[in-house]
Amino acid sequence: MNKIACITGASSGIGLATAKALAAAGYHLILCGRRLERLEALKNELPTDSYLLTFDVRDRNGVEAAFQSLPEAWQNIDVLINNAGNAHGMSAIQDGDPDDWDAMMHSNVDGLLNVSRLVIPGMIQRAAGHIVNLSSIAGKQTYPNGNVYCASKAAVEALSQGMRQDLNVHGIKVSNVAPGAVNTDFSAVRFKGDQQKADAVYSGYEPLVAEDVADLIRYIVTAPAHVNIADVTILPKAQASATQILRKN
Ligand code: 8X3
Repeated sequence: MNKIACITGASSGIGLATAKALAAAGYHLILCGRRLERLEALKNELPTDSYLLTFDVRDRNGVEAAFQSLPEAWQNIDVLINNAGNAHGMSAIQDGDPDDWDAMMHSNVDGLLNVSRLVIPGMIQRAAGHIVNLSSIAGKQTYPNGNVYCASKAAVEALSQGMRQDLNVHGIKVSNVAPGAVNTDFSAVRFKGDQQKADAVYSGYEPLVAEDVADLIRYIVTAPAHVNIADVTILPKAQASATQILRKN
């Protein structure tokens, strides 16, 4: 029987690439996102069955209603990819916009919890499952003006460790994936559509693409049953740390 993987933030970037990689590996997919048209377009492209759930991870009641609406055939989730999340703004702490802070903490931290709490009980019941949390190099090292985004990802790092400790006894694997610079619409969202600023983040070197991270996630979830890839940092070759990227121009 095909395994079921549930991916949040599946309508773009790393989530979308992961959906394609896991479908190619034979997984049936629950695709979660806010934009139904995008999810429908993705569903039509995939070689395996998928089921669409539209919600905003920040909306605890909405998330709950969405998961409660899952037909029985889709309820046994084998793999949860907590991918939804974003950066909003980049400025010194004293200049930060509290609405941006809320958006990051509510999606990157609360959102991960809102979804996980609905999937974990079934995994515990079946004594099996795998949760992959998308963190960031920013969760391991801060950088100037990254403050709250870095804090939200540091929280993801702590939650990955804590979940692994609590769920290990239930036969559930927890993996943490911390990408560096990946050329997606991440920076366009962070800089609120300022494409020039967004492009500058990825210029002068070869950044990762979403497919590079998806390929890693595919390996993590298809590794032999006794293997848990606990924590991986994935960087472009040109990147040495959160603050150090070798640019040719
Ligand atoms: C994305 C990587 O370095 O732009 O999480 O924060 S970084």
